[in-house]
Amino acid sequence: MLVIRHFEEELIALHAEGHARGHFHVCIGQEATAVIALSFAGPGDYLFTTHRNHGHLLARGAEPGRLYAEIMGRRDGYNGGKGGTLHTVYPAGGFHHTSSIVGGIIPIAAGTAYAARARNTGALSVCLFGDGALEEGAAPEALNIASLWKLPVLFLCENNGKYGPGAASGAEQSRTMAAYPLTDLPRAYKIPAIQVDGTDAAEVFRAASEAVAKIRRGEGPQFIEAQTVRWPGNESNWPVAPIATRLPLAWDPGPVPERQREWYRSCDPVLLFARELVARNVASREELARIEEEVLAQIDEAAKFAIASPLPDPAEALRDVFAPMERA
Ligand SMILES: Cc1ncc(C[n+]2csc(CCOP(=O)(O)OP(=O)(O)O)c2C)c(N)n1
Ligand SMILES: [Mg+2]
Repeated sequence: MLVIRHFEEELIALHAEGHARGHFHVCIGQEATAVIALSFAGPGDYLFTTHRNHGHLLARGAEPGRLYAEIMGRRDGYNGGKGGTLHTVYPAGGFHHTSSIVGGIIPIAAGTAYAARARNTGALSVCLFGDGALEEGAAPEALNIASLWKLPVLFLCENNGKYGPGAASGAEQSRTMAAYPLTDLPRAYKIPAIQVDGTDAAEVFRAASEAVAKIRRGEGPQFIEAQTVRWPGNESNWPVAPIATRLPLAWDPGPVPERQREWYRSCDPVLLFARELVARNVASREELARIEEEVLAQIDEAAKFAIASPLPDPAEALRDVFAPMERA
């Protein structure tokens, strides 16, 4: 979770310094969902993510340096710099394809689940998508067929309350859907669905472990809505960090500007988890501080690696863009 947080904050800085161009999305505030839920995926499972994907790939072990390189359009990126932030892949971690078309991966996740069942591989699909994706027609179509055919797929909706300013929680902000709460939609298709607090690592752990066990037992698709509160740095079109996160803020959020302080006090999954680890004597503040120092050094190195990585050779502009046609 710390790797993701510091990766995203450093990315905002890299962008401000001109190293990264174009629009990008950060998943600050959603770290607990990605890290915990994806820990239940196995090596052969198919994972799908969205325009807000950096944390999902990092949670599966993607190298921060190569991910920065991809976002910055450099040769050492996972797509050779040709995919960028919106089309990252990390096949070794289960991400073979990323679509920035909102809702675009939902039917694809149902399709890979169908293929895995037809081939009897035992693989399941995990489909991560935002609350906004449920508005797309592809979503109910995929839910319907996944339910009818009992496909092995976990639908994991990250409800970050993108729409509608001012409301207190992700759930209250999602009012562009007539189906409300959002879990009404999968339930209408007879898919078991639960809501969890996506900032609470323990709650996500329980929900994801149970859902994945049910899918692996052949009980068909499961749906989890993980609710988080929108990070105040996402208020404008481009992310702006109100403060650089450091774990001591978990015990004293005083340094955070007053307007954003409440989020860091009560809605930040990273700081909440740090506080819990110390309260339960799992780790001391000093141990956590050491881990944070290591992570900051790792991110610093990753940024330097990406900045030093060359741009792709123009002569290779068309390579890897079109799949070769196999003719019988
Ligand atoms: C089909 C389609 N329509 C519109 C867009 C433009 N768009 C990009 S992100 C976004 C909001 C998506 O909301 P949500 O799925 O909740 O994800 P969040 O950004 O909140 O994580 C929209 C409408 C798009 N990429 N694809
Ligand atoms: Mg959203």
